[in-house]
Amino acid sequence: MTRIDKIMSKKLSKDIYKKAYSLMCTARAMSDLYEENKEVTSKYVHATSKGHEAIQLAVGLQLTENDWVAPYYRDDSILLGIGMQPYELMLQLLCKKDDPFSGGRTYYAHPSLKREGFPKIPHQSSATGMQGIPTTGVAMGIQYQEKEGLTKPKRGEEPVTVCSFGDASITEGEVAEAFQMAALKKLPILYLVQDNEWDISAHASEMRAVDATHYAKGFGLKTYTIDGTDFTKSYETIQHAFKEIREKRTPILIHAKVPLLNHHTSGVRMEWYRDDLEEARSRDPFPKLKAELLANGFSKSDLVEIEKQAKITVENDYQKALKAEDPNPEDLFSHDFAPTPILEEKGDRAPKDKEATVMVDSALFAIKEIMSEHPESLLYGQDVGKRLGGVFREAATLAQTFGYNRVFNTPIQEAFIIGSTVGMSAVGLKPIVEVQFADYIWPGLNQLFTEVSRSNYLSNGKWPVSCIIRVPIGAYGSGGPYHSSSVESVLAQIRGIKIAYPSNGADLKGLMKSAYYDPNPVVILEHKGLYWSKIKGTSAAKTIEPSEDYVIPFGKGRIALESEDSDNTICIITYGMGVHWALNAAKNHKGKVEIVDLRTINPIDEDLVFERVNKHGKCLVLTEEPYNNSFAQSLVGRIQEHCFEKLDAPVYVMGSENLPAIPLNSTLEARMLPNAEKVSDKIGEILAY
Ligand SMILES: Cc1ncc(C[n+]2csc(CCOP(=O)(O)OP(=O)(O)O)c2C)c(N)n1
Ligand SMILES: [Mg+2]
Repeated sequence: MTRIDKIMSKKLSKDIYKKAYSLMCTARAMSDLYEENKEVTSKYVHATSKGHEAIQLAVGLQLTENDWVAPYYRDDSILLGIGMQPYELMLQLLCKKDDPFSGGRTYYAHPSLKREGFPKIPHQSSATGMQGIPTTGVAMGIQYQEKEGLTKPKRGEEPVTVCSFGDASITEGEVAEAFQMAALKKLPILYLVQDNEWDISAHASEMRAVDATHYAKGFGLKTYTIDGTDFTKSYETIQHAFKEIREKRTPILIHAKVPLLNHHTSGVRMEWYRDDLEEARSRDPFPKLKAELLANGFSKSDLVEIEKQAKITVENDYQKALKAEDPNPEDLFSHDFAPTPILEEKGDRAPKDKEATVMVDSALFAIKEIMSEHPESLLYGQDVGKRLGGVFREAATLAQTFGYNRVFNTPIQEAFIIGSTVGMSAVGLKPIVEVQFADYIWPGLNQLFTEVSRSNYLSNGKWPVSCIIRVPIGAYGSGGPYHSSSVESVLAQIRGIKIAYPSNGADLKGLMKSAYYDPNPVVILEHKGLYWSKIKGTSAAKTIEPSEDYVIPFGKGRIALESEDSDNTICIITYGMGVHWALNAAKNHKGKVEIVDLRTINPIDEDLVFERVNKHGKCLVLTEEPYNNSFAQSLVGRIQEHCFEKLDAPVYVMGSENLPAIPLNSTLEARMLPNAEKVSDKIGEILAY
């Protein structure tokens, strides 16, 4: 040990200080260079870590390849700390083809990484605070794997998850769901809150009654409050917290106070509104680290040399990045979905000597088979656990069969239920989750749109989210305004998710299985009125239970009724309850009606639809939703465009009345919804056209 090492060993090793200083110089040089070249670098908006570097490097330098991290947009020093090169970060700054995170699809310091020897980074969005739930999902997945014995990390190498936030982002409601679950389940996660006391231009004094430390304590989280400009203190606190999380598998929140020394982003400049810059600059971590190194045996010339090297690297990397290739227009189309192995219908749809079973049980049996075969599958949602097995008993007995680690209740947190699948899937699990009623999917919709649906596309194919989201849906006899709604049009607007809407048990089972093997997010809409075939005219939803290996590919419709006549016939394109209304209505028009059951809403079987419409020349698209601006109405548009020359009548749409809610009173409900009689009348009208 040299004399210098002996002095340093009181604090951190010389090597760590050197790395930290070199990277802090690099981060500064990058931030300065971006500013000097703002005409070029600000083509795409970006933010830098200036002022936040010490705490960020303390984290980045201690993450290992076993760990997971969710940096936010100001965390370019975390990225340098884990070993990303300035050149690589600049490829994203300039939206180049070889941007390692997204191929030019998303902003600077919005990482996603799956690279050997590096900590893993799931897709990071720009939505403030929204990373909390997916990242807590990672920690929940790690815990599940350890409890089930699917992973057996060596002592001291247990994975840690880091979720980084700005101070203002934790006022988002969804962050509370994440904190709640981490504390409740004792998840191995470190929440890092970098408190610069600024939102964009709104100051902490306008934004919060208590700071991150006091807020987190309310959830039962252990906290450390530190000066995030003090590198040694930051490093030691992170070291201590990581050790604690690795050993005790427990969540911790570190609240690090830092000054923001750069613009909020390249587009929102500090000179417009900051009145505290002098005070902020007095807390700059850079001179502090410099002084610390000088006091610990480094010479001035050592530091000058490190700084010089950093500047040269940054300048060279910038010149190289400027010349790097841009994406091609055709690159736009890759990775909307990851390829699925299920491309055709397989297995026995109606095995002999079996009796018909209700649709709700077909789903239950499908999940039982999946969970028996695949230890990486688990089921969670509100009330799906041991006592009830779902409010529709659609998960009955599963907790007893598979244990409470694999089937469990969640708090009332639709955002967490949906968004956590991003993290669960990232660690290699296959979560099956449930939203209790379609009416309550709205609090989860943000996670579905912002995080789940875009992960694969914006990570350039690295992080598809494989999950099944079960959603009981539809009107089933005086369910009223908050237990009857249809939501498929809103879901169909979200690109990057698949949607099934089966009308019977066999389809539900085959699609559930197919969804399980699909590497993409799938929403399965399960009509409550069809679960037990209790509603008059829905007995066709009861089917023989298909064989265990039965699968139905997404995007393949089914002819639910064939027409017999050769002229003046109509085809009805529908799904879910619409299939049953149409089947009953068709009895009044013998031989005249063909029914296409779409089975999946995204992808949609366009080939089948156009072929059948062309054959009949008359078509009704039937939905349970209010029809204006609906998925059904947009399908009508597509049909007119593709089948115009073969049409003998306008393509009609029929659905519920265009009103905000389905009233509770049964007379009003009946007036609101389509039914077999109304459909029959409409068929008569179209046939007479
Ligand atoms: C959900 C959402 N709402 C608003 C924004 C716009 N926005 C971007 S950054 C920001 C301020 C975030 O402040 P903080 O979390 O403290 O991070 P800082 O920029 O101070 O590091 C806001 C409001 C956003 N990106 N996402
Ligand atoms: Mg802030």
